[in-house]
Amino acid sequence: MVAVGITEIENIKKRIRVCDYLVVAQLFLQNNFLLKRPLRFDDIKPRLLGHWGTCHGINVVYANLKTFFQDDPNFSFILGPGHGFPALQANLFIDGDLEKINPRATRDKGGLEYICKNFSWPDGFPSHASPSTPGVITEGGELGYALANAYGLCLGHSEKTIAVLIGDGELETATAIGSLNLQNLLSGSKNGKVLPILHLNGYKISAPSIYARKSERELNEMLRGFGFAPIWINNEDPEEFQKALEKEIDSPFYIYKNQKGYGGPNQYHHSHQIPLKKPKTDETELKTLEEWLKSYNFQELFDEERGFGRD
Ligand SMILES: Cc1ncc(C[n+]2csc(CCOP(=O)(O)OP(=O)(O)O)c2C)c(N)n1
Repeated sequence: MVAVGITEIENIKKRIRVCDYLVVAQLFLQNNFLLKRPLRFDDIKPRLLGHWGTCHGINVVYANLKTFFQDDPNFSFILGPGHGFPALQANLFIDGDLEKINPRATRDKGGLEYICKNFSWPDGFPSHASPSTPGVITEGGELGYALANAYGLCLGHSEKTIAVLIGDGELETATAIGSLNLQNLLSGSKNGKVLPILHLNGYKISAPSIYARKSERELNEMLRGFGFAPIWINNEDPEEFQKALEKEIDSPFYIYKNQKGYGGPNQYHHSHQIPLKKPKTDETELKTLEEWLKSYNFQELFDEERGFGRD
C-alpha cells in the first residue's frame, strides 16, 4: 500500500502481457503453445469456446491490485464477470495458487501447456470460474451478486478490504444495482471496506451498456446518489491505476474505462467471446491469430528453464 516506482509499473505491464498471452493461448491452442514454429491448423482447438472481451481488463485490474495490496492477508478480490475465467486462471497459475491445489499446474512449460490445452476441454477446466478454481466459492456465469458478496464478506470485519470488479453489463442487473444501496447501510467502523471497480468497457455481449451511453457527469451523479465518490481510471496506464488506488478517500467507486477486447483483433461487441471465427480452416485468420499472440512478445517474458516465479 505504498506508492509504486518505475520498476513496479514496468512489472505490472509485463504481468498483463503474460496473462493476456496465456488467455489467448487457452482460448485457441491445443499445441505449439510457445510458438516454436509457425502456427498450423492442427494447433487450433477443434471447438472454440470462452470469452476474450473482458479478459484483458481483468488482467489489468488483477495486476494493479496485486501490486498495490501485495500479500496483505486482509485483502480479497471478487470477480464479477466469471465468464472471464481464462484471465483469472492465468493469474492464479503464474502466482502458483493453482499449483497448490493441482500439482500438474507447475509454473513451467509443462504447467503452461497443461492449463492451455485443458481450458474448456472435456474432463479439463471449465469455461467459467467455478468452485474448482482456487478461492472461488460460487459458479461463474450468473452475473449480479459480486457486489453483495463483497459487502457480506466485510460485515463485522473492520480489518478487511474487498475489491470487487463489476461488469458494466452486470451493473444493469437488478441484483447489482440494488446492491449499491449496501454502501449506505454497511459503511461504518464495524465493517470492512468495499472497493467497487466498474469495468466500463462499453458493451454487454452485442449491445452497448446503458452506463457506457451515459455521460461522465450522469454516471458520477448516479454514483454520488448512492453515497460513493467516483474515481475515473481512463486508460491502460498502470501509473494512473496506482494513483487512483493511492487516493485516500471515503467510499471510493472506481470506474475503469477501457475498450472491450483491447489488444485483440476486434474490439467492442465483436470481441465478446471468440473474436476469430475460423482460424482452424482459414489461412488469413490463422495468420491474424499468430500475429496477435506474437504481439505480446511472450518469449521475452518467459524463461523456459526457470518458468515463472523462480528467480
Ligand atoms: C444474470 C445474468 N444475465 C445474463 C447473463 C448472460 N451474459 C453473459 S456475459 C454477459 C454480458 C456481460 O457484460 P459485462 O458485465 O459488461 O461484462 P463484459 O462486457 O466485460 O464481458 C451477459 C448478459 C448472465 N451471465 N447472467
